[in-house]
Amino acid sequence: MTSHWEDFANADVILTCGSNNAENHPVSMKWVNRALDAGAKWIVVDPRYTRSAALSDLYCPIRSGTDIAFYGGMINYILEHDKWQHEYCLNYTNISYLINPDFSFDPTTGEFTGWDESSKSYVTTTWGYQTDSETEWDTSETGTYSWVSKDGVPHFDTPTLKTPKKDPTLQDPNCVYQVMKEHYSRYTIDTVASICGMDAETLEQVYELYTSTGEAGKAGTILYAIGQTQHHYGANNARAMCIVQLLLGNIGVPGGGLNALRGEPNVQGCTDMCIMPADLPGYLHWPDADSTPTLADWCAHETYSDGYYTNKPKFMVSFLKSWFGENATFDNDYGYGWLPKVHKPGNWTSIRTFEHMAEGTMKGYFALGQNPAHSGGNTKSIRQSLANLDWLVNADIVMTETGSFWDAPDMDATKIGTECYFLPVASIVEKPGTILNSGRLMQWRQKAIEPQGDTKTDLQIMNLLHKKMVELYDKEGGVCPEPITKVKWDYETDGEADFRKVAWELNGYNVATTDFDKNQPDLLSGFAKLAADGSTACGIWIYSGFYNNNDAPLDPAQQPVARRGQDDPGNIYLHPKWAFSWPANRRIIYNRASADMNGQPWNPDKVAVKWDSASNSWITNDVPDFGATKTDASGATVQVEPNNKAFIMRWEQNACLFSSGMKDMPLPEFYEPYESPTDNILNGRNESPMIQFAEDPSVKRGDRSEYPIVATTYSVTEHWQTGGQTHCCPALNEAQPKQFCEISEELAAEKGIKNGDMVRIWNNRGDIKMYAMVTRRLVPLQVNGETVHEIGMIHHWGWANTFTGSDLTNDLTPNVGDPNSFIPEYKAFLVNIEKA
Ligand SMILES: Nc1nc2c(c(=O)[nH]1)N[C@H]1C(S)=C(S)[C@@H](COP(=O)(O)OP(=O)(O)OC[C@H]3O[C@@H](n4cnc5c(=O)[nH]c(N)nc54)[C@H](O)[C@@H]3O)O[C@H]1N2
Ligand SMILES: Nc1nc2c(c(=O)[nH]1)N[C@H]1C(S)=C(S)[C@@H](COP(=O)(O)OP(=O)(O)OC[C@H]3O[C@@H](n4cnc5c(=O)[nH]c(N)nc54)[C@H](O)[C@@H]3O)O[C@H]1N2
Ligand SMILES: [Mo]
Repeated sequence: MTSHWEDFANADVILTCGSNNAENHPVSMKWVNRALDAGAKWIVVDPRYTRSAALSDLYCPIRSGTDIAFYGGMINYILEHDKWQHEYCLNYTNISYLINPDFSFDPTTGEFTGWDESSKSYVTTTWGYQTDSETEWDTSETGTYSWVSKDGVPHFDTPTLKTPKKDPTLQDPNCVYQVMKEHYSRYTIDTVASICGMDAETLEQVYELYTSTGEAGKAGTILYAIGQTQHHYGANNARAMCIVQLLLGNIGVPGGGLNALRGEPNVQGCTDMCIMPADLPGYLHWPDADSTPTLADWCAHETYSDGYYTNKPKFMVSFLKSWFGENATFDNDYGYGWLPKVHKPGNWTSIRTFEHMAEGTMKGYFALGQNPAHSGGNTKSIRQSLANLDWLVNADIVMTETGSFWDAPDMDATKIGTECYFLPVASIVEKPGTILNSGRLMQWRQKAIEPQGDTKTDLQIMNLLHKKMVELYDKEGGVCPEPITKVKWDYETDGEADFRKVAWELNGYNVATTDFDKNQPDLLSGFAKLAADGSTACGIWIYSGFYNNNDAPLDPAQQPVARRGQDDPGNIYLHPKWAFSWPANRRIIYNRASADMNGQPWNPDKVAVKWDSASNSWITNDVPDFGATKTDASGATVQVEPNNKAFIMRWEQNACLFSSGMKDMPLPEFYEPYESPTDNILNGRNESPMIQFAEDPSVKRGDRSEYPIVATTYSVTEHWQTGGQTHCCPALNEAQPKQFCEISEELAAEKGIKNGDMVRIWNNRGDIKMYAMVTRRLVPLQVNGETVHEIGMIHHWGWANTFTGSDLTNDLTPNVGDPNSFIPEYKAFLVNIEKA
């Protein structure tokens, strides 16, 4: 989220698209309702008339997988009807920047310039800006970047700032405005309505209402989740929403933002802490075998030429000091060589993991708090892959489909050689620690009861494993032991793993004045204190400041991560003393953009930050996300007058409507889902050229002639994902007892299916049974001149659920993914259905 949950209450228009927030995020409704009470309007766009749709002002059905067409149409509508926020876009975005004149898009092939068929990827050189001037870093003693020349800082080639050429009149055919205008001119209301299966009039109403927030002083927020992300172009669904929100001037303002309603507790924390194979903690890039084999390469390659990411070497060296402790020195590149180097990160994603097992290159698997034999795409092939392992460890609070894959109805345990271990784990109420919600809010939770029976906490398990591995390496030696044996690992108090010491490590500390064993940390106040010379250590720079009270390092209740009060400066639900939101306890990211070029808030009633010309200083209800102050030559802190640097995490310090940062497209372009009921009428490609993993034989693509029905999957309030935590609750099983599939009355009539019948649903990957729920919540859609039926399946049930076992929905979903996020396409694929 760029804002936070409570901020929804500040919105004038709320668009829920690709989430069912009333169902899956019930607490969101507290803030949505406050907005509605204050007169806001709520739009829901979903293939089904959901529990959210039922409460909204305007509902529009959409065929699964067509969101980029929907947003492309909205971008076209904004530009055609001049709904964009001019002052915001001209100053805070790259709308006036000039793109390389060689850049183009060819609608006949569906390709942008730079497509390389042999590597099936883009060479993105034509996706850059034209350069106006170049500036070298000043690393002299009095220069801005004097820290680079200090002792202990790794030597690296500093970047050159290439200031882009701009045309503020927006007439140049290569400026972002003109490029965008041309690109989206194909996305007319009729074309979009035809692709998405929408009624053109309703679609236009949605566009009209939502784009009313382009007026300065009005705020619109988009609530989305996995209805948008779980597509092989899911990351560009998010980009499309960013473009809409930037054009309308909605990013950084109270009541605005692009708000991913995140799922698992603690999925925000997991993402921050490098669940993605291309990331280190805090979104630093993992060392890459080709581009960044040494620390000098990493610093040269990753450090931005301007903006806040000029500081990246400080975050990286502090991370290495945290990871390798006293073993990390200037002379050994702070242990950088011991970090594994990734080669093609996609190779190490969840989908590829199971292909490695099938290919016999991966022999062992540790499933800690996840159940991929239920939750992964194409679970039938996952079961078969697991059977190819030498060993499997499952650490969970209950027995799952992963732990008992050999027991699935279609598996023969006598023919499986995998040795399986089960480690019983303490549940959330049996251990303390932090948890992060979607609004980046970190909160400390206490242990309610002691771990029951033989269970251990995840930290205890990791601690014991680490000790055992080091012991074995010391005793037996081995190939390349340093990445394990050189790690700093001192998180015990009185022989027991201690969460508070992990918190010190994450927050960061001064190395020379800290002693973990003596319980004497010298905690850093925040990431502004990090240095690149080895004097500071910090496990994850973005969290720095959440646990920084040196007077009570052993008491989480006296740390910023604790709830310290309910103050609400500005009366806009900021609540800065209610726990800690990264970065730096900032609630609304990019909040500089909430005010005009003179620092005056677009909406005078909702002030996040404001330049006060009487006192020549900033009023900061929220922690400013820009250079509000600086240190002058005498060392004093002085105020910085308003400027256009509203997006300091970009080197341009402006937001990107056009971006060279994505693997598959610089402007979101519509492609059909991998398995689609129709042809792409917007360009000459059906699926995106950069779809991932489609080549694997297990994918077994289905064709619309055999499988004409679109299927999607989703969750209900009464259960949680693969059900480990909810299927053991009798009351929840009573409320939602069985796996079911929603089908429209029209499709039911066509197939002779009655409400409550058992139906068979199948495609090339799987063949499953469940109950039919015949409903008016789904309607047949008119897509490109033909009737298309869509069905919806819940995915919470599997054979391991003791009380309410059922077939697995994911036996049908395709294991193809997005080239940026590698997420599987769970939300749109093809099936056939009949009465069982
Ligand atoms: N009670 C409960 N709460 C949960 C969960 C749970 O299992 N149970 N899961 C948690 C987790 S891990 C997550 S990630 C979140 C997920 O939160 P949500 O994204 O809200 O969850 P879903 O129900 O999977 O999907 C949302 C909606 O997307 C719609 N949809 C399907 N395909 C498309 C499409 O192509 N475009 C659009 N616009 N919409 C589409 C579906 O019909 C569905 O209504 O919820 C979290 N909250
Ligand atoms: N078809 C389809 N498939 C989907 C989705 C979909 O919408 N459609 N949604 C996807 C999404 S968004 C997600 S997030 C994934 C979820 O996929 P998983 O993460 O595999 O699903 P969960 O059921 O949340 O599994 C978590 C496991 O952790 C265990 N657990 C709970 N607390 C603890 C703990 O403290 N420690 C340990 N070690 N274990 C614990 C639970 O018992 C459970 O078995 O599923 C994905 N799969
Ligand atoms: Mo999720």
